[in-house]
Amino acid sequence: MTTPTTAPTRVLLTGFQPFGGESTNPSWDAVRAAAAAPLDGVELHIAELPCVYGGSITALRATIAEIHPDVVVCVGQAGGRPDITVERVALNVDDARIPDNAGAEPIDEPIVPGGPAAYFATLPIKACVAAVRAAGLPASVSNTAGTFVCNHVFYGLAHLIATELPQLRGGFVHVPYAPEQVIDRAQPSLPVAAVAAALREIVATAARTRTDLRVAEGATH
Ligand code: PCA
Repeated sequence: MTTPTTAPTRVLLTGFQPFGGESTNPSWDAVRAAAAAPLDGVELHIAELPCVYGGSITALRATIAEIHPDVVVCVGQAGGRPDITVERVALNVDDARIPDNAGAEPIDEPIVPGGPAAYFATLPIKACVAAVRAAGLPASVSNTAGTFVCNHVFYGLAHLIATELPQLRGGFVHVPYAPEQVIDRAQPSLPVAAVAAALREIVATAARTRTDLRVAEGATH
């Protein structure tokens, strides 16, 4: 007799190229480290996205078309944040504080003209935060992914899910600087290995959980 098996959940985990004059991006370093060992019940795929408006969504869409994931978790660096933040909402606006890696600096431009003002993540964001905390690492829900390329990709992903791929679930996670990025600045940081462990918790939780926890995570930011 054979033991019944369930197919693993196919998860695409993405990180970003370095940007803003940095030589590394802890999002991609942590994504690579997170994929270094197998994860129960998950078939994990990873990809690095360019830090450019437009091209980042094109690259993400091409990777999704190739891999056909069940779940997509995009990850980016949020320098200055002290903890792992699981994003709740993507806004339909590009407003660049610094140029992207192709020199583009859009101001108040819609990502999808005529699209909804915002989309919510379709991942169990509070269960993901709880799982990271249970692993002994700091995490919280964030109510803004900013208006740079991370929010842009998150909105592009959410729009793809809303308009073309309703079975797909997806969201976005911001991570702090790595310690080596802040040795001469008074900024919070987390080691890449800790961020990778947190991402593994988030991937495993997103893969197996569809109903989110009903716990308060409201904030004034
Ligand atoms: N962080 C940027 C874009 C790429 C990244 O890693 C952001 O927060 O928008």
